[in-house]
Amino acid sequence: MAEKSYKYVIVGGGVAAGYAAREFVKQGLKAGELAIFSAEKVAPYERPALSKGYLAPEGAARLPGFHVCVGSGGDKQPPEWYAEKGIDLHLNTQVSMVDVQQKSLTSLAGVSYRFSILILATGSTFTKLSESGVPGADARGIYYLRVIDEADALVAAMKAKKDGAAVVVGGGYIGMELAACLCLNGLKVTMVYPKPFCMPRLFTADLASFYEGYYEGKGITILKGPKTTGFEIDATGHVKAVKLDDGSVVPADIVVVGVGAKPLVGLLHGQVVEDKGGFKVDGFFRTSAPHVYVVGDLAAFPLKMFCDIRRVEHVDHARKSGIHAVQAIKAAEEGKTIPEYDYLPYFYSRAFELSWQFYGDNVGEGITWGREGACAAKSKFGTYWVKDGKIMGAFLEGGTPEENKMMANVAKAQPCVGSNDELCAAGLSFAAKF
Ligand code: FAD
Ligand code: NAD
Ligand code: ISD
Repeated sequence: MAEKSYKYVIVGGGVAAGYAAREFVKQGLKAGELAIFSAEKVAPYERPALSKGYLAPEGAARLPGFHVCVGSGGDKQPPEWYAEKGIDLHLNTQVSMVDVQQKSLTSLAGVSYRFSILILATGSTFTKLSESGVPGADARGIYYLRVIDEADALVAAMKAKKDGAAVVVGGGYIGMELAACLCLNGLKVTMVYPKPFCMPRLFTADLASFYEGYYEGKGITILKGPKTTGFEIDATGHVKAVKLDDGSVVPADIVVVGVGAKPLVGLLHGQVVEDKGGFKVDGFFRTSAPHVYVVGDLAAFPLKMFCDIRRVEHVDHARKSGIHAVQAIKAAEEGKTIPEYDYLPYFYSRAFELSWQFYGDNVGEGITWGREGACAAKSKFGTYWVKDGKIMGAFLEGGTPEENKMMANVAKAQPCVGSNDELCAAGLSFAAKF
């Protein structure tokens, strides 16, 4: 049988893929022109929900409620949406091989397809502790979280072990969000991470101390410093405790591990230029092969405002990069061009009653304001990062939409500051001027 051929193929069915599909439709797409291949069993959804609303003890978010593009205020795209638009959505279909030169791909089941233009959007997966040889790390009861099946397994485990003990290994995004969910579900939570404070990729020690204090106030025990050296396992092969390098052993009915992400580069490895652990793209998300684009977590793109090449593993960039790549593809077909991607980095998180947003770059000195007196009941404070006398990044906990917009504006404007003391005293009102 002749191989099926598509004008456009997206490999990966996550956030960037879903937003790219919407942009193809917006720009004008004929039935049968676009196919999406996804290893997941469900149509693209807003992944952030998995570590927040999906794990809520009551009124939990469930599909189809959080299919893209609801996370940015757009319409929901359930599987029927793709059918209506003439898009072939190949779910449960892992792509095992892409041949850039031949413009073909093959699924794990051995079916081959051809394409004219490829967008790779396979995102990242989690780093497993078994990769660094931690004994017992593959025991039952040890959970990681990236896709919906893993979230379902965690929901079932939280129900089965209600009132039990949970250990969260890692103090990054997954660690902070999952510790809160486990606690809200009634488990007795211990967090353990090797660094001196949580969220070390973003937070200053001062910022971290607020979140750690807040979590402790919720009854969460935090063990900072020790490394996880192994797991104790019961006779059935289920985890029963976490072993630490300070000699302590922490009992656990459930373990959740969040020790970082790994970009899924396998399909294009060795075929296009790589950078920063992903693939090097230009300001239109085009790789060194002109008919191959890479978006989302995998793209090492020119971050114009910082004159740097970066990869960003956050949802706002996944959405915007998917859209931008499609706009560039469609413009090129008409012999036109669009402005290069000019991104203001934006990350956020929510846990318990807390909610923060960050814009820009966390380089230079972090100047935290409003921190004194900040507590569970009054948690509005922020941090400006200042380098060479200029604002580089802005963080706000507990902001209103208007206040968060001010943070985006000040991070984009990168104004000069007077003294750090003045900045600290001005707090939010400094950003209000931009
Ligand atoms: P993904 O959304 O991960 O999608 C990749 C897709 O490709 C997946 O469906 C995967 O199954 C599929 N795939 C992989 N390999 C293949 C293959 N060989 N063949 C076919 N399909 C394949 N960011 C924030 O800014 N805020 C948040 O609150 C936030 N919360 C998060 C919560 C969780 C639990 C996780 C895991 C991430 C969170 N992020 C958050 C990060 C954000 O979700 C990611 O940066 C974003 O999803 C990346 O989009 P992507 O399209 O590149 O990859
Ligand atoms: P992360 O990089 O944010 O945090 C990893 C944490 O694990 C760090 O605290 C680090 O010190 C710790 N760590 C590293 N090695 C360890 C080890 N051997 N033992 C114990 N701790 C160790 O990564 P993550 O939290 O796993 O998140 C995975 C991916 O999901 C990332 O791409 C992240 O951006 C994304 N994510 C983002 C959000 C958000 O933006 N709100 C939410 C969830 C997930
Ligand atoms: O936490 C989130 C988030 O940022 C999303 O985009 O959940 C999703 C949707 O808002 C869930 O409806």
